[in-house]
Amino acid sequence: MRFLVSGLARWVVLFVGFFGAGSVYAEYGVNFPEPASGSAQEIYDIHMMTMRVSTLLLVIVFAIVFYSLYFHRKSRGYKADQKFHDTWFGHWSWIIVPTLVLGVDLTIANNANAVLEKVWVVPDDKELMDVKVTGHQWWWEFDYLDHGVKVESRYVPKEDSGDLYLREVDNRLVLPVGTNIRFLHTSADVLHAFWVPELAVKKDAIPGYVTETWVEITREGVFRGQCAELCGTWHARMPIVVEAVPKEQFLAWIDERNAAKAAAAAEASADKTWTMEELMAKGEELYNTKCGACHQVTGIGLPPAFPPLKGSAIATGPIDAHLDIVIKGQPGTAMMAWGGLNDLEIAAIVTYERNAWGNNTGDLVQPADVKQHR
Ligand code: HEC
Ligand SMILES: [Cu+2]
Repeated sequence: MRFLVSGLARWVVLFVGFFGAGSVYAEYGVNFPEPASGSAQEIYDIHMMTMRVSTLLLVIVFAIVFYSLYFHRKSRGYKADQKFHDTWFGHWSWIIVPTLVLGVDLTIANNANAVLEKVWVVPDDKELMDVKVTGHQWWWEFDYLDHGVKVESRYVPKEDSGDLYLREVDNRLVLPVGTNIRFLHTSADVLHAFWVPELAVKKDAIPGYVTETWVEITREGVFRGQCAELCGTWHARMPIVVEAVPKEQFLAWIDERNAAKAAAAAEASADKTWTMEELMAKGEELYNTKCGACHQVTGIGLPPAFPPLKGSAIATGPIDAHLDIVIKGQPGTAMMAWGGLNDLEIAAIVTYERNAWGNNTGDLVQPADVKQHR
C-alpha cells in the first residue's frame, strides 16, 4: 500500500510538472507554437487531427486491455472463451477493424499530401515578394530583392540579451502580413537551415544552390527560430527573429533603411580625412560585430581554423596586402570578401586591426585609400 501511494504521488508530481508548467512557461508549452501562416495552420490542424485519432484509439485499446486484465483474471476463476473465433464478429473483426484504421490513415495521408503540395509549390497568381536568405558562419543575411535593402542579422551577446540569450538578434527579419513572400535560400559557406516554427517550413541552405519556400504570414507578432543544421562552432549563435508587421509599417521600415543607407554612403564618400580616434572607434564596433566571431574581439583568433590578427604578418605588414584580403577574401576558406562594405567601413576596420591589441603600426587608412585600392 505504501508503495502504491508513493507511486501515485510520483505520477501526480510528474503530471503537474509536465502539463502544469505550460502555464508558467507559455513559450515552452507542450504543443506546437500557435501557427502564423496559412500552411503552418494546415500542418497544425493535421497534427491535431492525428493526435485526436491516436488518442481515441489509445483510449479504446487500453480500456479493453484493462477491462480484460481486471475482470478476466485467473484468480477470479475466469475461464478463457475458446469459441470467440466461431462468432461472426470473431471472424470478421480482424478485417473490419484494420480496414477502418487504414481508412483513417488514408484520410490523414491525403490531407498531408495536399498540404505538402501547397507548401512546395510557390503560388504565381498573386503578388510575390522575394527575400534572399543567405546563411553565413554564423549569421544571417536577408536581401529584400524587390526593395534594394540588405540586412545582416546577428545574435545578441549574453550581457545584452536578458532572458532571450540566443533567441534575440540585432537586426530582425521584418516582413509584411498578408503578402506572399518567397524565400530564396542559399549559403555562403557550409550547410545551414532556415527554420521559424510559427511559419512551419524548414529549408536547408546549400552553398552553390538556390532553393525556395514561400509563406503568407497571417498575423502580426515576433516569431523566433534558429539555424537548424549543425554548421560549426557557433551554430547556436544563429537565431532568426521574424517581426511581422502591417504592410504600411513594413514599407515605412524599408524607407527608413534606404535613408540610413544613403546617409552612410554620403558620409563614406565625402572626401573627409578622419582622425585616428574616429576611425578606431568606428573600426572597433564594426570589427567586433563582423569579424569577432572568427578572429575574436581580442584579436587572438581560434587557431588553426581562424588565424590571429594580433601580431599577424598581414595586419602589421604592407597595407595593400591587408586591404586585399579584406576586400577580396580568401577563396576556399571561411574568410569571405568584405568588399560590399563601404570605403569608410573598410578604412575603419583596417585601421583598427593595424593598431589594436598591440599591433601599434600607427597606420591611418583613409576612405580615399580604400577607394583607390579597389
Ligand atoms: C567566418 C570566419 C571569418 C570571419 C567572420 C572573418 N574572417 Fe578573416 N579570416 C578567416 C580565415 C579562415 C582566414 C585565413 C584565410 C587563409 O587561410 O588565408 C582569415 C584571414 C584574415 C586575415 C589575414 C590574417 C593573416 O595573418 O593571415 C585578415 C587581415 C582578416 N582575415 C581580416 C578579417 C576582417 C577585417 C574581417 C571582418 C570584416 C574578417 N576577417 C572576418 C575567417 C574569418
Ligand atoms: Cu547555421
